[in-house]
Amino acid sequence: MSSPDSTVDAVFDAVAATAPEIRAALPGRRVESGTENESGESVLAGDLYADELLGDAIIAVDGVGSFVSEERESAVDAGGAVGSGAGDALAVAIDPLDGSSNLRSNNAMGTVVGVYDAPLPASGRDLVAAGYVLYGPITTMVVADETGVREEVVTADGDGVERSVVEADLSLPATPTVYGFGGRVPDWPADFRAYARSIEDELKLRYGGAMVGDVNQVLTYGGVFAYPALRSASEGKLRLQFEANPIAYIVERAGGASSDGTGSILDVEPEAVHQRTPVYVGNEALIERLEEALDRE
Ligand code: AFP
Repeated sequence: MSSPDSTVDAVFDAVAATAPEIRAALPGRRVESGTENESGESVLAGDLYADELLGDAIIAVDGVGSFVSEERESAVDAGGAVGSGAGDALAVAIDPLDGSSNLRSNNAMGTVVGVYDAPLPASGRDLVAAGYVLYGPITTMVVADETGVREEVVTADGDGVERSVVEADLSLPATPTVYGFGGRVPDWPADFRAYARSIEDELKLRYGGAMVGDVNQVLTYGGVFAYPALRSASEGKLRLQFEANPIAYIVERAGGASSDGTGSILDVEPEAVHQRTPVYVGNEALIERLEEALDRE
């Protein structure tokens, strides 16, 4: 069995290797597939294609023992007992095409990856690495692990896929500039709406409807991203295993903070593969203000 570090490297090699192929396939896969995923959301042909390509590539990595995806009902056995002990395998959770509703409008979207050293569903504290691919004007990949956070540009030519590190120590700017809040304003609870009003007076709105694109704005310019608890859905919209945990891990390793409204997302108790959680990530001071705002009776 390969070492955890080499398995993590191999997982992100596999993710990067599929990125150009997924990007090239998007123009022809903007249509509904006619199916729904475990979260009851309609699935585009692009979601299924990305899930198939990434699933095959990740499951084939030596050292990966289990795989889950937003588009699949339950974990796929990839061979090997998952755990943190010597010789144990790792578990990988992905959102294969986060923000796929942006496909029709030709806006940013991406892939989110969490690598855990515990069986899924797992705590965010069991993450050993996390990352995301962002399909924007260029294709980039952000990878966080115990050494820190780096940003890479992913390109493909006749000789294959190239990963170029463009920022070896990605950290949240100290001065926040942008914010992005999901959901509809009337569906925001009063305490979050009051917080949002204060942020709107201070920062610039940057909300694109794909978490990876909006979080990338926060990592680049400083600020806060939230998909809050809603009056109609107290757990919000985003999924813990393959959206919230990986993004929280990345933002916290980049010097920011995360919260589910009461404390770090990484401490949210895992109960089910597709469970949802409210998501607040960004500069520490803004997350502290958020938790104070939600704590008021
Ligand atoms: P899709 O993958 O269905 O486009 O949803 C994207 C997402 O899960 C996340 O990336 C966004 O932050 C959030 O949903 C956007 O949700 P709204 O469409 O309700 O703003």
